[in-house]
Parts: sequence; C-alpha cells; structure tokens
Amino acid sequence: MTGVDHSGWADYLLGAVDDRREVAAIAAQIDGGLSIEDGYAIQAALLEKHLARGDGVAGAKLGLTSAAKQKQMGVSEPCYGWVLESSVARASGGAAVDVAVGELIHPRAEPELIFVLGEDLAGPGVTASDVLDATAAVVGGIELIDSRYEAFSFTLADVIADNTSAARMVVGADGIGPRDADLTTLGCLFEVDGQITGTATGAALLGDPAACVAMLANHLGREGQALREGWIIPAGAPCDAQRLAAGGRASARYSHLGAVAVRGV
Ligand code: OOG
Ligand code: MG
Repeated sequence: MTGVDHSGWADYLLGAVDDRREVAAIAAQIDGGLSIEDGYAIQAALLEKHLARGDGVAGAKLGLTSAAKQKQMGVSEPCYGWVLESSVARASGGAAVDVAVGELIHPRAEPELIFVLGEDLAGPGVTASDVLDATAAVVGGIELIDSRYEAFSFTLADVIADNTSAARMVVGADGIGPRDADLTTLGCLFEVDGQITGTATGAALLGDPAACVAMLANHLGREGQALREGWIIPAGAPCDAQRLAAGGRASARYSHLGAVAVRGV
C-alpha cells in the first residue's frame, strides 16, 4: 500500500457528509491515482469514525452488481460497503417512508433485494447455497445513495472509499423465506414520480442475488471479517438509480415481497 493518508481522506468524506456538500473525487488528487486497497482502507477508517461517533453496523452491502448500474456509473466491477444503524428505516405496512432529502447532498433512490441473516456467514468458500441456508428472510427495500463526489462521478476506488455512496436504507415489511421463491426470477418494478423507470428480475444481480452475497462474505473473509446474524445485506440495485427530490416519490414493487415506497420530504 502507498503513503495515502487513509484517516485524512476519511475525514474529508465525513466533512462532506456533515456539511452536505459535494467534494472533488479523491483519485484525481493523488499522483498515480487511488488503488482499490487504498479505497477499502479509507472506507475502513471512515467506518471507525462513524462508530466512534456512536453509530453501529446494521449490515453490509453490495454495489454495482447489475449491468444497469455499472453502465449508469461507468464502473465495471462490484463493490462492498457498510450499512450504518443510523441509515436504516423500516417500512410498516405499505405506507411510504419519509426521507429528509435536505439532510443529503444529491440523493438518488434505487430498489434493493435485502437478505436478513439468521446466522453468521464467514468466507472463504461461501456458496450461494450457503447464503440461502444462513438467511432468515428476503425482503424488498429502497436505498437512497448519495455520492459525496461532485456530479455523482467517481472511479471504483473512489466509490469504495465513500462507502459505496451509502446514505439511507429503507427495509420493507414483508419478507419471505430464502427458498420460498426463486430469487433469480423474482421481479421488481421501479417507479419514480409516477413513471416506470426500470424493471428487472433478481438475475440482473450477476445472475443470482445469493451469489452476490456469497461474494461479499468471501471478500470479508479475506480481511478476517464475517457477516453477522441479524445483519441486513442489500445485494445491489437491479436497475438505475433515480434522483429523489423533496415532494418526490419512489416505489419498488416486487413479486412475492410486496411494495416499498419512499417520499422525499
Ligand atoms: C454506487 C453505489 C451502488 C448499488 O446498489 O449499485 C449501489 C453508486 O451508484 O453511487 O449501492
Ligand atoms: Mg444500492
């Protein structure tokens, strides 16, 4: 690893969150750019700072696991990040969950298939079938991503440093057992402000959402870390993220999982 100041860049990103302002991407400011390893080291330093402020870990997430998202963001590989306790909102019934968009910089909404773990899951060697065995429920959700970078533009290492743009995670109320439906054919219809902006099935997530979660468990396993019982694991958006403004509404309707909606306030 190079002489990149991981803690300093984590402070830089935390400052952007606190001040609700976009900042220049990091890689372009470093001679030779930013490596993926340095990106994860900045992400780890950022997590430590959130925990030191009293936040907790509610789960871990995947990003850029669909062709739609990779194309939208111009990045061709998946990434992994953390779901903070303070970011999670739980939907009750079918009511839309209010999200205070003024607390964010330039939020975008995207649908998420979320695995709720009933057991720890530690890589290496975790398979999609192991993921289903360790899963208590699969629920639908909507993530509000909010890149801290100018114009929502970044390299893979930048978005990793920025905890994969994580900002808010709305978790649906109606779960199913992991083998109650074929997750690869489970459908999602995403609507923003009354317009259908995307449709997809679970297979949009690298062929199988459970395989995505296995990749995440194996990634953490390489760092000596594990996914924990009770954590929520969003597998990544199967279709494009859309700007959510105050007064705007996004809804994700899933087969088997019901609907989840958010309202920008
Ligand atoms: C990166 C975050 C990606 C997903 O589901 O693909 C992500 C971004 O698009 O800003 O959470
Ligand atoms: Mg996401």
